[in-house]
Amino acid sequence: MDKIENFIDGEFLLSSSGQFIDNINPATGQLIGKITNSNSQDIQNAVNAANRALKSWSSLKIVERIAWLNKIADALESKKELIAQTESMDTGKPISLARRVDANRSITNFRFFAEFAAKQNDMQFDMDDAINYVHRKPIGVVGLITPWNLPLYLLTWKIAPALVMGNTIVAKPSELTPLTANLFASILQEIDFPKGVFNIVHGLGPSAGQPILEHPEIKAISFTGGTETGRIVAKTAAPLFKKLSLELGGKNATIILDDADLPTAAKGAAKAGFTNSGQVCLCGSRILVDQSIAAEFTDLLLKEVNSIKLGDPQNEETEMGSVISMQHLEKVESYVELAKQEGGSILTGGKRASLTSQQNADGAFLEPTVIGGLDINSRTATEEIFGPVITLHTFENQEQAIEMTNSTEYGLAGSVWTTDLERGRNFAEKIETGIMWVNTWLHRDLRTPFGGVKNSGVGREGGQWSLSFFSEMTNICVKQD
Ligand code: TXE
Repeated sequence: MDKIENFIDGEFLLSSSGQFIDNINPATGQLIGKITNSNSQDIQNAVNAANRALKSWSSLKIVERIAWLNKIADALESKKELIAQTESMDTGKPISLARRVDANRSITNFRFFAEFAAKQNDMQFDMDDAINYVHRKPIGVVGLITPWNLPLYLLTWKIAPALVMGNTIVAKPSELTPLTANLFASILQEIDFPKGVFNIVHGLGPSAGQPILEHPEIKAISFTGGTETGRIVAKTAAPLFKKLSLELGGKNATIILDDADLPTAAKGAAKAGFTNSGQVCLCGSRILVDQSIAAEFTDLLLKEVNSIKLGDPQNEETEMGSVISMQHLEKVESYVELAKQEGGSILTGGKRASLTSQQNADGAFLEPTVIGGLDINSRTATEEIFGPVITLHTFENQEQAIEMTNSTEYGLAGSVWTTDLERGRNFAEKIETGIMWVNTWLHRDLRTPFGGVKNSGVGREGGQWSLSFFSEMTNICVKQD
């Protein structure tokens, strides 16, 4: 049985707690490892290592740190298939998705920030009698806390800009999905990455995450996860004046206007709803459709949803795997029950999937589910389910569609489907979210700002926003003779 150890000062070691958490493959229900559950002493050890490494790492020239990012990307590239297989086993996501999205993007995150950082110039503001030079300095030791839905993808999205700006890191991956972070640490060891610059502490939120938030020498926290946990992060870190980036939950809408190309929109809506079993914070879990085209669109949508190949994540053909855990499956199922109580009707799905493959008999699989007939303000339509369940609603006109889209505490993302691109763009401007897509979904340019409004988060990641978050800007004003 594999033991997942912390990675501190370039070495793998168990927590002094002596406690372990079971690591389960959610597609099989099998125990695949034991994770060390860290405590505040482990976090202290990791902070000490990160502090010791800070001087030499932050003194490197930026081109030297960029070279390290490229070296890490090369090393990840050489282990791409292993990363995908490991991520699929840990999360229950299809191997094809793990290759296309998780493994690819983890590599791209390093390549992108290497290239992007190389193009940055220091800002300068000239006065009649002085010149202001703006510098970005490292913050110091930073804390990265990440969730289970896109484990290595989201962790590397934070690691790459934090490293390139000269910081050292204490990271805590989700206790549900520690394997690729562990693999990443072993890759760093193989390439002789400087010790102590990157450290991992594994474990539960309250025992291993909370001490990161509370530690006075960790100067910034970048967190991706649930909105409720985000509140705890903000409440703990704010009085210590830490820099905070919070990427939280969503209840995103997919809006189908009356002039949409319906087959394309139905494909897009199904993809937005069920990618990664609906466990992407950007997933479109509410579909709003103009009532004049609702019947035709619903038929097309249900055909798309019913054609999704649900099955063994190891099978190359599989398009949708399990959800993250049996406990999460039960939570998602409770929303299907709630929907029925709230007057909704199950248009397709709603049941546990019975797979023919023997090894998946105890897996956490739910059929992709579409629910109609619910009020837009019902609990099912307003609370984040984070599973393969979407609700379908109709609207009478565009104004009502905007009102319905905005009638949620969240504001992360959304997509609108129309053949009139200008109409789509105008519509998108009226939506209270961080990102809107017109006739597409999850189409990402890593230079753009990424993040939520309302209860979906604070701050932006991506391109210059990530570089700014992971640095302190200072101004030096030099008086000219
Ligand atoms: O997230 P958590 P979970 C949403 C989604 C999901 C819900 C809960 O709705 O159902 O969040 O998922 C660490 N101090 N999203 O339980 O609990 C925790 O160990 C410090 C949306 O995974 O927020 C993990 O590493 N850290 C999201 C990380 O926080 C703490 C993706 C996230 O865990 C902590 C995933 C504490 N007190 C879930 N408590 C998105 N927007 O992408 C927990 N953690």
